Amino acid sequence: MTEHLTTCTLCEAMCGLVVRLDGERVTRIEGDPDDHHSRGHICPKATALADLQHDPHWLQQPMRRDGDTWTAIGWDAAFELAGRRLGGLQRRHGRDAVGLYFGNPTGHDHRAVIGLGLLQTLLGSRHLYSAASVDQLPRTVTAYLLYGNQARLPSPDVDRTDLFLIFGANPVVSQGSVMTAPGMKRRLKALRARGGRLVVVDPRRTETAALADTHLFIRPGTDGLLVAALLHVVLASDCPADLEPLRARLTRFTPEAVAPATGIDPAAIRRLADDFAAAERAVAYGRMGISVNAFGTTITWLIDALNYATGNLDAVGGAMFGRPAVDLPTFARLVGQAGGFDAPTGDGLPVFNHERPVAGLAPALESGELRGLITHAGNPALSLPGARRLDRALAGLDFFVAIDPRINETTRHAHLILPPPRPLERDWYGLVFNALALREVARYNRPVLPAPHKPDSFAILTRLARGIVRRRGVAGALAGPAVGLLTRAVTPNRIIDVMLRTGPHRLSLAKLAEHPRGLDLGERQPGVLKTPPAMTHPLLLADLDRLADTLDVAPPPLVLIGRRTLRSMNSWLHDSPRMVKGRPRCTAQLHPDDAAAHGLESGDAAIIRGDGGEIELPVEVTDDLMPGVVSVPHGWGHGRPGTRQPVASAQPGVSYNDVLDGTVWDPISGVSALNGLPISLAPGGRRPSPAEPPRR
Ligand SMILES: Nc1nc2c(c(=O)[nH]1)N[C@H]1C(S)=C(S)[C@@H](COP(=O)(O)OP(=O)(O)OC[C@H]3O[C@@H](n4cnc5c(=O)[nH]c(N)nc54)[C@H](O)[C@@H]3O)O[C@H]1N2
Ligand SMILES: Nc1nc2c(c(=O)[nH]1)N[C@H]1C(S)=C(S)[C@@H](COP(=O)(O)OP(=O)(O)OC[C@H]3O[C@@H](n4cnc5c(=O)[nH]c(N)nc54)[C@H](O)[C@@H]3O)O[C@H]1N2
Ligand code: SF4
Ligand SMILES: [Mo]
Repeated sequence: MTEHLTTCTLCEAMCGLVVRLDGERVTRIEGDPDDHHSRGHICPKATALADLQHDPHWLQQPMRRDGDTWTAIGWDAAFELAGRRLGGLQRRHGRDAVGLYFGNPTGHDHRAVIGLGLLQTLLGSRHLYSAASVDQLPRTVTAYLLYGNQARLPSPDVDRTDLFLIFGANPVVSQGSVMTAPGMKRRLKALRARGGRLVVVDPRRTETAALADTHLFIRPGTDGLLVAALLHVVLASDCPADLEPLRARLTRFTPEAVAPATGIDPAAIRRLADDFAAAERAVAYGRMGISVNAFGTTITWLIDALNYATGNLDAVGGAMFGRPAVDLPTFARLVGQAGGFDAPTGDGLPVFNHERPVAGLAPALESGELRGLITHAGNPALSLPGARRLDRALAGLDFFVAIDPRINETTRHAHLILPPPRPLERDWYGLVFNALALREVARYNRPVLPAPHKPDSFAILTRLARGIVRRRGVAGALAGPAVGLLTRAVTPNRIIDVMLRTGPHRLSLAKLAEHPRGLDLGERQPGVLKTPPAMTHPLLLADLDRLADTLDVAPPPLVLIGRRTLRSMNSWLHDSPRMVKGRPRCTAQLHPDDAAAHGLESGDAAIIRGDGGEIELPVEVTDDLMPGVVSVPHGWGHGRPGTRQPVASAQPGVSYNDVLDGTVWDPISGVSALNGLPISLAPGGRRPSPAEPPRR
């Protein structure tokens, strides 16, 4: 029996774990009470790491598909095949004929982050996509516009604030996002115990809202109006000179004017604005509920502006910036990822940081512009809006390589799957999430169960890149060996080591390896911004006209919003028995008035129809939802044929993203709108029709 300290890599919180092994068998996973960062906290997902370690369906070798038949092949043969087919496509049809999509788990694997940068450069294709454009893209675009670097991300100083104002986030369940702070429930209780206040704005009375002093129900998609009204009140009494252009543009957004659209009483808006301005330390924060929205960037900016206007940006107890051991903004600048807009796509979608929004992916596949695809740690067939259309389009690819452990809804369309090592088989540096920790930390762990016979993510990505380059033509064939030398000399850990040594805390990887609990580098400090933020960026100011146009629009009678549950991780933990036990969680929650109006009761089946198609699922009637709003979790829909996830397929649920058509987006960032889109509701009970989305 041995005991190993490590870090959970499943979400942003980075909880410290004690993993017990009997030989190579994981017998127990617990929170580490002596971990200075997480202090013993874990969530139910941590134990899934044991299931993943012993899951017979986590592929151990590359798999090649011929029709419906999968065959295991060797790594050399796999890279040879991928290079020949994808390199051939680029040789014949140009670099842009092969695209790349990477998904959420990428950010939890430093070797993959660095390997992808290289693959992206060598691939040289404009068809680069990621889950950012269904997630935090408005946050990074706003950081670029205001602070000059997309990696300069503010997080709420939860532990030192007096008033925490949350828009559209549920950190008690999600464990926090763009704020790495395990044990949010404890932190929120501590905030209230020290006399502070928690205010949550959400169309659902969430697990986080249940802990709040004040919960305001808001009509989905209207937070821009609410924050504009809060700023209207705040700036009317005290306006910093550089916010004058903003104040002048906010005259239309009075609390009274936004009340009908938001559904929030004007007196409550004025009270909240006054409280926020009066608090010694206050911080406003928003996540998915305000991000994946047609106004995602403008709302994110207004939230930052509210913090700034009240002296709470880059200040203790407000929205603070980190000084991480590997300085992420510097790293981003060095690798050409500090942000910036390229010319928009033919569809008018913005292209930020060389990346196209996923709203353009289905059209690019359908038009034949994209003939080859590489996915890394992504499940677009469930996770992206317009999922049915994407699912069909993926089936038409000439050659598709998925770097993924499983045969799932997306990778069943691949011609070749290259599996990464399992989480406990890798070393890990928290490149992204160390930088977002509310207290400065640096964590590095060696593998709990080394797997020297398996290529790591960096090796997979760079060998794939090399194979493609070599097969692309004469120049590529000549460059191939040089790329090989480069990737052997410049390894991810060497890069991180140099960044650590030259970073603000002068550390090294060897030093961190001696401290499996990581190092506590102290509290975040104010005054990180060296130049004043561009708080009244013209692109953002101009968007207030579009926002004002929504003041008098009648809201749709019924809209759909998303929900996260404790034992899910987007679409990919449902094959772990521990994660799916208990009653089904893929349900439609709705208000009693809406249930009655549609003749529905708890337990009935309902059909939800939107522009992308329809789904049928059980109803839960609850007054946790505001009237006119239906809440459904995403990441389900495991009933598609041809996958190898027996546990998930036994309790498949249905896919939220089958309801959406993926054609509504924020014009500034290109992020897709996922919440607040109109739906209709009907009693189910019959077999749902195939409900093919309209062809465009
Ligand atoms: N309607 C709706 N849609 C949403 C959201 C929502 O709130 N509502 N949320 C969005 C958000 S925030 C996100 S981040 C996206 C996520 O969307 P994606 O990132 O596209 O998909 P995931 O569901 O996270 O699936 C992860 C995939 O990575 C594989 N995988 C797991 N671990 C590893 C690994 O270590 N290496 C590799 N190579 N592969 C691995 C899994 O098998 C799976 O195929 O979904 C988005 N979609
Ligand atoms: N257990 C679990 N944890 C996770 C994940 C998971 O799938 N499961 N996913 C991880 C990922 S990839 C991410 S990005 C984070 C996301 O982290 P969070 O953003 O904290 O999580 P969500 O549950 O998506 O919270 C969004 C909230 O917005 C509300 N909402 C919807 N529309 C609106 C609106 O228009 N206005 C307002 N004000 N609120 C609205 C929803 O009711 C919901 O409560 O969670 C991460 N953690
Ligand atoms: S909150 Fe849960 S999933 Fe996230 S790091 Fe901690 S144990 Fe892992
Ligand atoms: Mo996400």
